[in-house]
Amino acid sequence: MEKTLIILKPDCTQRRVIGRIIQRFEDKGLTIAGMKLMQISRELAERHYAPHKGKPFYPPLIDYITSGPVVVLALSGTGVIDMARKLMGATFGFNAEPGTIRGDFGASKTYNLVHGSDAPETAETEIALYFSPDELLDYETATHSWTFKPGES
Ligand code: 3AN
Repeated sequence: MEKTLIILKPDCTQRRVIGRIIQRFEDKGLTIAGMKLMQISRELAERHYAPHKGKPFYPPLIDYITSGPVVVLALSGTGVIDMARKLMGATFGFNAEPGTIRGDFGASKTYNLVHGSDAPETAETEIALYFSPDELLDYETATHSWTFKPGES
């Protein structure tokens, strides 16, 4: 089953909106395969954001993501990577569409509330950074077959 890594960044925790944002992913029908509250170390942040090293926003991005507790989630579902990114909205809150997480909760460039993997290869690498295999569960919720029609293309 396709999986994606979601991080509810330190502003989510500080603004006490973790529950409301997880609700959006649950409402869509995406399944929580793994979830934990943690503080990201600088070493882990640098590994995660290695592709952005050298960009002007890289040092403040590392400071931000390591600045307080975060909730990391592995979500599963058919098409979950694209669906989660659509739910998140455009990168910066001030131009994200209303109805999206960033559009409804965010107004900042730096404090953009959520991270979501952007492709299957990055999802696999990122999930392995945050979860060991025994922290990920494969299961189907009771509503699954009424959310995803079997055999639908
Ligand atoms: P997205 O999260 O929408 O995939 P990316 O991959 O372009 O965005 O950038 C990764 C992260 O880097 C963003 N989520 C955001 O936190 C941060 N970022 C990107 N561009 C900027 C910028 N110009 N100023 C501040 N932070 C930025």
